[in-house]
Amino acid sequence: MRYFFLSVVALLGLVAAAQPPLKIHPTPHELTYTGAGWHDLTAPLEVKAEVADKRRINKRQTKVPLQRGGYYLRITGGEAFIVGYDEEGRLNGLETLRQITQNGRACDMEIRDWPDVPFRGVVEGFYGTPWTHQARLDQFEFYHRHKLNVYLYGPKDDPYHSTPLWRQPYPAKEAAQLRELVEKAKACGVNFYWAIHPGQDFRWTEADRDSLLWKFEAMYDLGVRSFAVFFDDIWGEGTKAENQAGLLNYINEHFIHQKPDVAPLIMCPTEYNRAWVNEQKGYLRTLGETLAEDIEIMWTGNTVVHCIDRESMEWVNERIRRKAYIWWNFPVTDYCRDHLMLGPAYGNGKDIAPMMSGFVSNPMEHAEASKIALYGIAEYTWNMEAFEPYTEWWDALKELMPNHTTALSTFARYAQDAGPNGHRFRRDECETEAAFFADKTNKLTLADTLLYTAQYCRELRASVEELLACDENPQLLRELRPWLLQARLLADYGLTVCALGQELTDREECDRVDYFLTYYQAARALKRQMFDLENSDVRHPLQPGIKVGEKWLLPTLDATLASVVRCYNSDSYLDDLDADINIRPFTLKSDVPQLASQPVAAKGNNVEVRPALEVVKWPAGASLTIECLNTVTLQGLDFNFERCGIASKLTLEVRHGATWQPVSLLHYKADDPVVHTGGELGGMQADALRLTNTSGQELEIKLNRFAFTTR
Ligand code: 14T
Repeated sequence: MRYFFLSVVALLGLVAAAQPPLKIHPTPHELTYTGAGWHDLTAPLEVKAEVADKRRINKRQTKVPLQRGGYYLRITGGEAFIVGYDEEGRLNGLETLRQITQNGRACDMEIRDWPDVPFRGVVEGFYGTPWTHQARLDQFEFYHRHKLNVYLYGPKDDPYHSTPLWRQPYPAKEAAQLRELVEKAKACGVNFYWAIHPGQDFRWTEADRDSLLWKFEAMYDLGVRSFAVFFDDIWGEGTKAENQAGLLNYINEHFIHQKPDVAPLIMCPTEYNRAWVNEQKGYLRTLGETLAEDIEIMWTGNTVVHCIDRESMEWVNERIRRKAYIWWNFPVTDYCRDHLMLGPAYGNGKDIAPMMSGFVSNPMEHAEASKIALYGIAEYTWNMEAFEPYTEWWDALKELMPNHTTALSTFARYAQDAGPNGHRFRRDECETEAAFFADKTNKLTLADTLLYTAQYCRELRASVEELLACDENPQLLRELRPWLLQARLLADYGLTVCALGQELTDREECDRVDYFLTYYQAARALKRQMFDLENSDVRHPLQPGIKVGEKWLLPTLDATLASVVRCYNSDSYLDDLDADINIRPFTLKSDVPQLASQPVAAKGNNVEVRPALEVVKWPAGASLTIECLNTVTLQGLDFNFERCGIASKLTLEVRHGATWQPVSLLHYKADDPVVHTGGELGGMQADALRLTNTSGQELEIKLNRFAFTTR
């Protein structure tokens, strides 16, 4: 009897395996199975796909949802019947049918489906290297498969989109490519919006107004049928609401409405997020009142980079007197270019679909890797209630790398967060592991921590090796490569830290010394390699580096190493080892007691000693020395100790090799405490810099600033 049950269960399992559950992305709103089950398609389905006649929806068409992009799909036997509410709906229905039948099977069913948000897609609106032509063509196919219907072209670093060349036509090659993009987008059911960003040098004159219209006409001739004007990230003249509204209304009337086939105009306001709104100025309310009602207004949320919720939608909609068109600054990384954002698209409210007119995501400059987030965004905007960020995330990874999904997911879990950043937008990293480690009730001993950590690092290491060696999705691997190499070093560092710790926990005192030092040196060497890799591939001076696991794994490993080393050091007959082995390009040393542990931060070419709040007593003859890990070429140096005339009491010297060379110090003005150097500093090579109190007396200073730049 028991045997019988087991075989039935096994049989059912087999059937289930042979017939994977149907997954349609994005998830349809209403799906009913009407037949007996799945069957192989011996011949292609006979497909009839039509668009509803909106004046008189006929009897066969009554089940079509009356919404933009909506469709009705029915499969019965060898036939499929699709009615789209409009052409877009018909295309959406055909895509659903393609997904259902892609494995050569079919099943009788009925689907009623429509998008929650009418306009969904992408705004290529980031700073940095714009996507390549090829990448864009490929994106449109992806959008088609995910029922995304909008692509806004607005790369900040295209000079013909923004200052200085927005008034000029595209050169022949770029023009031809744009024409091709427009065509491809159309074939994929994607509205190609071409955006202009004229605000930085726009003059409110007829001449500039006509330049803008002329450029739109030129773009129309290239096939563009959807237009946008961006007034973001500008200052001065261009930011006035009345003028912006006047210009846009004019364009709306004399261009958009004049053409029979042009989509409603979209604008991005200057105050595009709540943190930047000056209520007194009334910028948004002026737009809301003055701007023609068919012009869409974009909005990024409570801050530049922020998730969207009901309250924030209510706030903006009331002011702009229409439904905001959401510009979500995720997964864009132009403010944290040393990171990747490969995590799920979680965080937005699931009850706000009726409050927005559109939702577009600003992606990373890594086009292929951005698809991970876009996959989730496609689901979110189509069917908010069904949206499960982690499920969608997994499915996205599977679509990108069907044969290496697990490896990719392991790596991606360490490459999701933005790191500390000006926008204060953070994401999870390995949320379950991090929570487990943080939960003190688990009472993890050092041995437990080492065991778990080693396991995570082995897993990460193995995944990285698998990805580096695989030949699936080469484009994705090209984009990820610097971070994969960094993750490999990170995993090795972790394994070394664990080995180091095990030396201490596993062994008897007498034989632990040899290997401990070996592993300690290896850990240092790995840190050094991580540092070198970061500095070998600097894509932006303000956000140099290649960071993975920076939020949880790396700090955890550093803390483990520190506690292991402290434990080792506590055996007094052994050497005292540094518990902090991070490599710092610049280190501060000082015999001024209050300055001795002041941190120095290097950001790009800028090196700055962290300001100190209290008054510093600087003994006669004492110095502040900054040592450089590698020789640098100096560019400029200045400091502000809040003391006028202090230049003559201090001596600055620069060391290269063995010799110290003095550099002159000057004030700009007698009543200005800022001190700068003489012109001889620019171009000097330096291994160290030293500032000494040569006044013969103790000085009292305030360290407001001490900074220098390198070339
Ligand atoms: F138009 C906007 F909605 C917008 O977000 N503009 C930019 C965008 O191009 C960029 O990709 C994004 C993320 O960095 O943020 C906006 O750019 C900024 C934001 C700032 F807070 C540029 C400078 C800032 F100080």
